[in-house]
Amino acid sequence: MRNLHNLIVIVIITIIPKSLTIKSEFPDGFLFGASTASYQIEGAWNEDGKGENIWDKMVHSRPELVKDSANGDVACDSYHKYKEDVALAKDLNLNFYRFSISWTRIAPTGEMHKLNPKGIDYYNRLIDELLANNIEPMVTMYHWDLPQYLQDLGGWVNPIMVDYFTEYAKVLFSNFGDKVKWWITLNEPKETCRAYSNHSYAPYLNLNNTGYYMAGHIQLLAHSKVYHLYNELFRDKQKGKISISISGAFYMPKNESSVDDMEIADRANNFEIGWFSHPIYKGDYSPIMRKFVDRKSKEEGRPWSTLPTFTDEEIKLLIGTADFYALNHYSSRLVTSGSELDPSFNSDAEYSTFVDESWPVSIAPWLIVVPEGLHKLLVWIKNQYNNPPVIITENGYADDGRINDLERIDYIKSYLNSTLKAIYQNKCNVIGYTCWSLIDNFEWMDGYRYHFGMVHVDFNDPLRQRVPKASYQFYKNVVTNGKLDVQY
Ligand code: GBH
Repeated sequence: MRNLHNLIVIVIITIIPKSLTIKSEFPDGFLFGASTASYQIEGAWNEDGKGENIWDKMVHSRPELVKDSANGDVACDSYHKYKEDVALAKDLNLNFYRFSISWTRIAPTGEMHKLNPKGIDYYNRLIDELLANNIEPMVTMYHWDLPQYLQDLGGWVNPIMVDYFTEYAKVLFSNFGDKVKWWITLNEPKETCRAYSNHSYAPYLNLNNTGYYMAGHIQLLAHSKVYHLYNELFRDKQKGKISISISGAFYMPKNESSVDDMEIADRANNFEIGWFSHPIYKGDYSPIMRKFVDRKSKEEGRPWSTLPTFTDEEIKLLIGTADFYALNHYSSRLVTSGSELDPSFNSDAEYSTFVDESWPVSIAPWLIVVPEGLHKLLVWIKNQYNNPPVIITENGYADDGRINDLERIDYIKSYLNSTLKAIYQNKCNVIGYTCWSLIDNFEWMDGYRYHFGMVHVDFNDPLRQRVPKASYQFYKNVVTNGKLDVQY
């Protein structure tokens, strides 16, 4: 009887598929955080000496561009209520809080010879409050709110931005670097490029592919210069880590057994995640991107490629400029041949996207739930870039703002589960996870229609009351216990 019992146990264990034996504990020292960004939460758009940025300018001069003509003038009023935000982060037991600095609070025009002491003081108070509560600040230097003056000079398509950004970073390192050990130079540079190319965000320009790739090129150079500045003047003393938050969907072949589709998916990933990763991890743009954009530019009869070229010196300076891989990821797509939105970067890359009908769609049409996409993306990053330490610096779900946000719980649970699979099945070196977002906030062109917060914010209440949702309690349990309770 006993032998039979043992035999049955052994048989059961051996027939359990691999995916069911994943450990539900995160590795020791795994970091949990939550993220926000200055324009999306702070409000106080013209207080205490803050200057005008491209979002202030756009929402005030062209209110019709944003859903419901919403704006970030008040947003969550975190400029005044930051202590409440920190208290929420503390109660969640977060290891770190990722927030961004509003450049025009530090210097109203973006030029560093005219600093605004009250703005610097605000971030010192926020950082001190975090540290007093044992929460590490992770600071994004730039989350899309460029000083309007610098935009008037051309913004990210003017190479002079490399120097302006470096001077700004120097002020941040000098003022906060003794207390901040985690830095993100730029948030989602690809999205900033879209803001120049196809009327997607402020500054709401339509410079097509030339503006698109140019803005990326200059952001890469700016990032690398800031990294070297830190090495030269600050690293020895401050001992922090620097990266750049790279965003992207993961692209999978529409037909898994089609060699063509597999090649197309790899190309799509090289155009998306690879655009900013390849120069930093391998040097220069990926050969596949170079080839396709050059060829398309030629076909169009252009005298030069829309994808700019790095000098040998610039390539050298770019390699190795990330101390960890910072990944913002929300969704995935299937790809096959064809092209969309001609002329566009998609048409350069020659792929078209599809979704699987079985994938759940959130209230935001682009945010389709594909947890296995994160698993595969983490493996792709491991294989492409030699298994760097990865912190997921954004991941989250959009809904209508309900308190009982069960879909958000499902989403976070499944994406965390994919993270565990990548760690234990594939030995991916994932060291942290950040939920977007701590609190509901201004969702850019979508105004306040889509909610990403684990905490509800009442935008009709002058006090902007914060109420934790169900997902808050869920995430608190995960963070506190360092494990995910999922059924295997
Ligand atoms: C992040 O961007 C941002 O960093 C953060 O500020 C933002 O609040 C958060 O995500 C949630 O959106 O399929 O053509 O409609 C995510 C940026 C937004 C990029 C939606 C892709 C869809 C383009 N993503 N966008 S489309």
